[in-house]
Amino acid sequence: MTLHADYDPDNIFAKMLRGEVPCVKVFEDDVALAFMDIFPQAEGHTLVIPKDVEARNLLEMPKDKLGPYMKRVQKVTKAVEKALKPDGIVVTQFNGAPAGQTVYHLHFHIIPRREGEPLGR
Ligand code: DGP
Repeated sequence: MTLHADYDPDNIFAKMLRGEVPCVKVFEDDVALAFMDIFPQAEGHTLVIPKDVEARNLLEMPKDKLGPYMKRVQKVTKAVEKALKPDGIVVTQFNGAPAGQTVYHLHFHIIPRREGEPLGR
């Protein structure tokens, strides 16, 4: 997989957006969907994905959609802080397989962290 390739409409997150694959939703509006990561790196590990856009990664996200999407990333991060009261929160995303990306629809990870807890990737 390279950084830029055709968007695959059958990626697992696109299927979630179409309601073809279940997920545990924690937030949804017309811009973004947030749900629990199936392989959590910590309790409360949440993913936020943009709707109505075929962006495999951050580099492919249209500028006009980026602002509204990042507002949702911040909103969900604040909700995670309020709900779980962690000591820190990792907000991150990966672009391309060598960077660790495995699902090719843009997503941000929101990972609560506790003092003394070992960091994952
Ligand atoms: P990344 O490596 O950044 O592409 O992360 C993809 C994340 O997606 C990874 O943490 C696991 C999660 N994931 C993969 N398949 C599913 C799924 O079917 N359901 C849910 N909820 N999460 C998934």
